[in-house]
Amino acid sequence: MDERPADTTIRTTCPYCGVGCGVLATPRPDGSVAIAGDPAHPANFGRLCSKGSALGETLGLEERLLFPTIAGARANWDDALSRVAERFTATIAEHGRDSVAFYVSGQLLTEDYYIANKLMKGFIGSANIDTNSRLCMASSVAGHRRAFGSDTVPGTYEDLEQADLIVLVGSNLAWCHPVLYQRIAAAKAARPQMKIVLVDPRRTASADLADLHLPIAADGDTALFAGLLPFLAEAGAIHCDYVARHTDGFVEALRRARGMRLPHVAEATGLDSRQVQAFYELFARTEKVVTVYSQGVNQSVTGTDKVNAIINCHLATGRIGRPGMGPFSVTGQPNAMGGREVGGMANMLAAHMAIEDPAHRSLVRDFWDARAMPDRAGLKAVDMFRAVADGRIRALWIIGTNPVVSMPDADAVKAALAACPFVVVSDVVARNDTLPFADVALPAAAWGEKDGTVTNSERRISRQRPFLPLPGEARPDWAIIADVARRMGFADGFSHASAADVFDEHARLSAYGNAGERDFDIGALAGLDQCGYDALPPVQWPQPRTVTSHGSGDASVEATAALANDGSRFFGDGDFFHPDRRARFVAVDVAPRRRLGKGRFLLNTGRVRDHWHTMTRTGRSARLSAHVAEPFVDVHPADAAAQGIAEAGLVTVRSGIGAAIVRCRTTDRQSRGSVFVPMHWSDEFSGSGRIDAVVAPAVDPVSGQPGLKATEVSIAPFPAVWFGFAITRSRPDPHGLDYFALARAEAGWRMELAGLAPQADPSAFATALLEAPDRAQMLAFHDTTTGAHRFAAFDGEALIGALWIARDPVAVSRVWAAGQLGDAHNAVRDRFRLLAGRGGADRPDPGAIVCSCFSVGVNEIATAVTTGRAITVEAVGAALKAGTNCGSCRSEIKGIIDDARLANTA
Ligand SMILES: Nc1nc2c(c(=O)[nH]1)N[C@H]1C(S)=C(S)[C@@H](COP(=O)(O)OP(=O)(O)OC[C@H]3O[C@@H](n4cnc5c(=O)[nH]c(N)nc54)[C@H](O)[C@@H]3O)O[C@H]1N2
Ligand SMILES: Nc1nc2c(c(=O)[nH]1)N[C@H]1C(S)=C(S)[C@@H](COP(=O)(O)OP(=O)(O)OC[C@H]3O[C@@H](n4cnc5c(=O)[nH]c(N)nc54)[C@H](O)[C@@H]3O)O[C@H]1N2
Ligand code: SF4
Ligand SMILES: [Mo]
Repeated sequence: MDERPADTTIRTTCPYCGVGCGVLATPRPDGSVAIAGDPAHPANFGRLCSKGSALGETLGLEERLLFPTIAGARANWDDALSRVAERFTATIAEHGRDSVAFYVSGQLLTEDYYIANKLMKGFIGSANIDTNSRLCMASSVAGHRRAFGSDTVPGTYEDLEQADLIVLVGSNLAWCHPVLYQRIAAAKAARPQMKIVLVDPRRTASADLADLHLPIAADGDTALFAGLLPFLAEAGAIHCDYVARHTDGFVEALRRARGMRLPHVAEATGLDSRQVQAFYELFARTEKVVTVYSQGVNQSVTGTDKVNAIINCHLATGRIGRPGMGPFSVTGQPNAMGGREVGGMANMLAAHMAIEDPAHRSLVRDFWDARAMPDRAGLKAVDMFRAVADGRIRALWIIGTNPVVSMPDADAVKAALAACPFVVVSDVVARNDTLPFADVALPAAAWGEKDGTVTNSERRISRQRPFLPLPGEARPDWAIIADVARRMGFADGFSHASAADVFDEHARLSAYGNAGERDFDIGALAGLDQCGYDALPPVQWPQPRTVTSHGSGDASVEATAALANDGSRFFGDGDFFHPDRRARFVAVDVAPRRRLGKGRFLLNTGRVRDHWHTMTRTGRSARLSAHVAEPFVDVHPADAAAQGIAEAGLVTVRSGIGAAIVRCRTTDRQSRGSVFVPMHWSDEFSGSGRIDAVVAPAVDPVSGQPGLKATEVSIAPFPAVWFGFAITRSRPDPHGLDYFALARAEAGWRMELAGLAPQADPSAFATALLEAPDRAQMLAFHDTTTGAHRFAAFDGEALIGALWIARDPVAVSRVWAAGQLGDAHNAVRDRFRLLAGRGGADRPDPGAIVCSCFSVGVNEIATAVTTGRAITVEAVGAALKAGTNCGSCRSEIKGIIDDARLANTA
């Protein structure tokens, strides 16, 4: 790949995960866009993962929301904005400031987020603005604030390369932060003495790099890290000087944890005590330790305590803020950090200030010249939707998030939206599960069009720059919100002319009245003009305005000079942000392990490698959809057998609040007693795979973050009497099916289906599903003894679609079949092969796609291994190209090699 940017190449930032990789985007004359990693960006140095590499495939306009709507009908901007402003104003007049709310997103740019927060907290005068970050980062924020006095991530990505021990807690880095994972893999290859411990109930893809995997019982993390503290004390690993000079509360934290001896820890975590001891010894004797954590820690009803139990161990050993050491909460969304910086959550103010602090309130009031300001926290996400449900909130604006899919107790959220007198949704797509509830829908600018900044997990602010024109009538989120603010009578606070203007105000506020009392200070970036803003290189905060003299007039020079400060860490010197500048140990209580009755399971949820959240974007890419094309439940084989569930059968997963139907995958990567379902599937792509309809809305008492990874459920076979698989050129209508899962294929769609009652007339069903016109030629095969029916419809040489039905899950080669859609079919032999559901000997079934860059399937890799053609990841790459581009699949390839070699020796 030529790494020299072309003239038309724009440097921007990936809109997916919090790694925040730099992207080079080059629009081509044919309207497509070439995507490459930016070799100069310090997050990725040119790397991209599978999702980043496929960004070019998600830019099409077919499914975009391109104009405003009111009550579902096309409207002009003027009417739509006036409607929003009038209804919010009227609701406030009649029911008070707290009767309105915004529910926003860590996928907004900092500038969008800043304006939304300013409108709600400074002008409407309520703190009822919360964000999907409540489901994501809230426990880390709360844990940081308890320990450090501020929401500060102390370290940098380089620490991951410099560490001698990395502990991954509840973090599937291989799939969710793939470029960080690759950086760690490269560092470990260069320094094999580097150790990695994975703490996760599942043996995830990240386990392939781990020296030790601790398959911890759900929520055992507090016990694990509480038990580590006395172990460290006895091992002589406490940094007494650091603890004495810079912290408070050590004695109490240690006293509370004293009872956590190895047998107790083993009991509370479900781990073997020798494994626990091995981990403790490794931790005690290794100075350079980074503990990386994400949703296995945060999304828990004890999430904040988990965070503090981890931080306690780093404070006690003084391993924080020095190269290769520290607790490291990796952020999920591209701008989770930016949202925290602007104070976009209901319990924060702005610029890392606290809403409960009168001095902070008066500072912000003064700076904003605010009309009205709340003096207490607003409603956090779960409570916010409860308030919508019971009528306390009567006007709600949802921006950049899809709560009908992603909130726990999602059907209750649906009902709340249906009952809410006024709902506004700003989105980039024309269809998602939340949009049907919008009284007003507003088309937002999407990635590639919008202009602003995001902050990644290591506090690095990067520009997202536009490289495409705004399509249709779409507008940037900040501009839409500012327009509504002006129409609500707040013109003076919202006169910004550009995103650069908004950023400038944000930077100035961070420095306002801040002589080092607050961690977040980017004063050096204030005063950038449009050119300076456009040229802003990726830069890590803090960037206080001390680097060059004040008012030199050339802020861009200052910004560049400020880069010298890059790579700085917090807290190595022991200076924290509590008023006494000392850190706090937090004494945590360990809850006993949850015991479930027979036939009961804990439902764990999370992510797959190639899908992003509710699939509104990655679901548009055939390549990304080929990795996992259907919602599934991973079950330990023994648990599946005990529940009478067959491999590849359908399963009903049911809790006290709802049920989902998903495909069973049995795997010993799953611990017994626990099942895993991905969070991604929505009503748009499946009949009943929306798992948050099953997930209970219990929250952490400190952070308000829901425990999305441990809902008690039952699992049972879904009693389908027929199963089917279809490929279609146009999007099929799944109406009336008992089960379906839809996925994009290269030249159309692929669909799994099933029914509870026999198909009375399979031929009529096939004609309707495949939308075969009268002139179509329908090839059919029926076997009444086995209940098998197969159909293929052709329009001339072109395949319109095909359907396979059977009493058991149909054995069709999915990837091969989906690949047939674009091909010409004139040979009779080809047509019959299609009915048979697999290619001839010359067209073997590639199996499910593992390498999405080169579309290499699991069967191809396994064959290369078993025939001895390739027995290392490198050799598989040389033979098949798999894993040689983005590298996101390398851990899976290693897993396939290990499995195949095991099978060979068995
Ligand atoms: N491919 C992909 N990447 C993404 C995203 C995506 O949608 N798709 N989303 C991004 C976002 S917003 C986020 S927040 C991050 C999330 O990134 P991660 O946190 O890595 O992802 P998850 O899969 O939600 O959960 C991580 C792991 O926590 C484990 N876990 C569950 N319960 C426990 C427990 O009690 N203790 C421990 N120790 N572990 C437990 C689960 O088994 C799971 O493997 O990913 C980001 N990156
Ligand atoms: N059970 C379970 N539930 C979970 C999780 C879990 O692990 N398990 N994880 C939770 C976590 S960590 C997260 S972060 C959430 C994510 O959940 P959501 O935020 O609901 O998921 P997305 O699919 O990212 O939704 C983003 C929406 O914004 C739209 N959009 C994209 N770009 C823009 C833009 O620039 N402007 C506007 N206005 N709209 C835009 C997209 O089309 C999409 O409809 O899910 C949470 N829910
Ligand atoms: S790791 Fe992948 S998804 Fe995350 S920012 Fe980088 S390219 Fe994007
Ligand atoms: Mo997230």
